[in-house]
Amino acid sequence: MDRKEISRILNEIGVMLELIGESPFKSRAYYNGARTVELLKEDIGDLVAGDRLKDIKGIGKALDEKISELVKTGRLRYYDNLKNQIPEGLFEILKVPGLGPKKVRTLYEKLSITTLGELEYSCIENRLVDLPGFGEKTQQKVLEGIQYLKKNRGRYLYPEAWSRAEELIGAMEKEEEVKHISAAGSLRRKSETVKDIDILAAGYDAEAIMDKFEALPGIEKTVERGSSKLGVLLENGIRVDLRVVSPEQYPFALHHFTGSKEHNTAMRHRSKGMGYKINEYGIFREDGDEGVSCASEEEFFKTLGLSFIPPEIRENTGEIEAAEEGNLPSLVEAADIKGLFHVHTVYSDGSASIEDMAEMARSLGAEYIGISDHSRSAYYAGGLKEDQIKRQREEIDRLNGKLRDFRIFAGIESDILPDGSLDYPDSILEKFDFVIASVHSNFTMDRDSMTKRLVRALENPFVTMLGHPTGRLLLAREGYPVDLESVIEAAAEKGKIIELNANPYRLDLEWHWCRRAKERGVKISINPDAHNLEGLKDIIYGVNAARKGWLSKQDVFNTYPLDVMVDVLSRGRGGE
Ligand code: DGT
Ligand code: CA
Ligand code: ZN
Repeated sequence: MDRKEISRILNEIGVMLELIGESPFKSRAYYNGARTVELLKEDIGDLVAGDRLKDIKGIGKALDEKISELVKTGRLRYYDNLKNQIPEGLFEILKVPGLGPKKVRTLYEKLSITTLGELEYSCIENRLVDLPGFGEKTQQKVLEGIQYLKKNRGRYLYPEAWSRAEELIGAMEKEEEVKHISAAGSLRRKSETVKDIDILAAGYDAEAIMDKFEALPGIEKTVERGSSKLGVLLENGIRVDLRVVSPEQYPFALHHFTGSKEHNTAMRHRSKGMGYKINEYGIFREDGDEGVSCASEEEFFKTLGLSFIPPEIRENTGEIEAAEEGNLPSLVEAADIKGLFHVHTVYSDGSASIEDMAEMARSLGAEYIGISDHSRSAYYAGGLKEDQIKRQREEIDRLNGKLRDFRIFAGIESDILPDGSLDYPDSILEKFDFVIASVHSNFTMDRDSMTKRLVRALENPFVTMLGHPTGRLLLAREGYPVDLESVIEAAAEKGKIIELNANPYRLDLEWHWCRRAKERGVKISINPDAHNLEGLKDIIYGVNAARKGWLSKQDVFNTYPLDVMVDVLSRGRGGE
């Protein structure tokens, strides 16, 4: 059992202790323990084997015993017992934005609420307003939170679905019956979240292909099987729909099952105007049912007088018109990214050193990295005090002295305080190579105040870019209310960059708005917001989102090669 999993279990114990009304000190010990374990530098198995866990600050006797049991047996009786005492539904209620364990306990104790449905009903019946710690406003927020959860129920983050789809497709590609195979649906369009995995295969023996698919590892059960369609469930609950067509039908079926539905509808309409009928089987002349053969999706578009439309932008937001006029943008690619900004290290809440992050970035093909740990107000994330900023700078200078053809930029992710000012005085801010300004606290402001807060931050001459502009967390919480039109306008006026946070939970700025920023001439920086080495690879999800937002290489800030970036950052703050 690894660090992460143990940390998750300790955290959950903390939550459960709060739920059953144990003393707050007890749960805090578990939360702290979880954090300590997560940040451990040494292998936890070694620590347990050498009986050295208890020497670590923050791990007392009780925690030592529990962690040891987990490491040695892979289970924890204490955890299982707690879990058995608590109604299942309370864990779902905990996912409602704004409801922590303490409030959930109140709901359970005072109103006997144990399911999301009961909670929704109680809100509608106005029963939350008089509860201690609640009120009219909280009740309204809870209701909105439930609606948000319901809307997103049964959806998955892109990476979770994509990693499974890649494995399945990779395994099927080896089968000789399979002539072509590809992801389709929202997964191929690189949507931020997906309902299911759509896969399209081509071959002449559909039964054999479906038999082999059913036998792949990780497939829990078949829920539907027809002559050319198979529906299965994976062990993690995701549904996979496999469709099998003949190689001749493949280009048409690939287009059809990639969608989106809205794009397909517009394409059908357009074809009709040209005297064609299109569906998953082919392109047919309206008079006479004669088919037109196409060897590829490119040919399919060509036959209809269009240049190839990349799957990411098939959302019926003007792509067909642009393809007709030959005006499609050439979309940014992963290889265009030359450096990575927004990187955390052990100085704040990251788990790797500056040097290790730099080496990893370099191995991923970057020419530079922009280190930006948290600022002092973010005390919960180990925000940097002045002396730490100084020490970090010295370390970066030392590393830059020995690195060849690679550069570490020294930055900060400064909190934007409620009034829109930043976390340090100008005398400190001016020393950084770049400054990312982000909101991390006081989310519950009205739209107007929040907009003013962000605009004021963008007016600060030392700010290079705005970090995760809405604070949304996919499948977990909606962003704070803010007028993005005004924020983009302010960025355009002041020559500031806006971040597209590439963390697959965020993808913030959202892609529709990226497109808007591009129209206004605002550059987007695709940033990993990495807290560990693996996190640097999240950049690809940002590239996916940027492509959905029609961004080209020249719209993306961190496509500048190193020499240009040095120049741009030294000429003031990021603007041109
Ligand atoms: P999702 O699954 O909600 O993340 O989004 P999609 O786009 O993958 O939707 P899905 O799985 O229901 O269908 C996959 C594709 O199949 C869809 O993008 C277009 C095509 N398709 C499915 N149903 C229809 C339909 O009723 N009309 C049209 N024109 N196309 C459809
Ligand atoms: Ca789908
Ligand atoms: Zn942040």
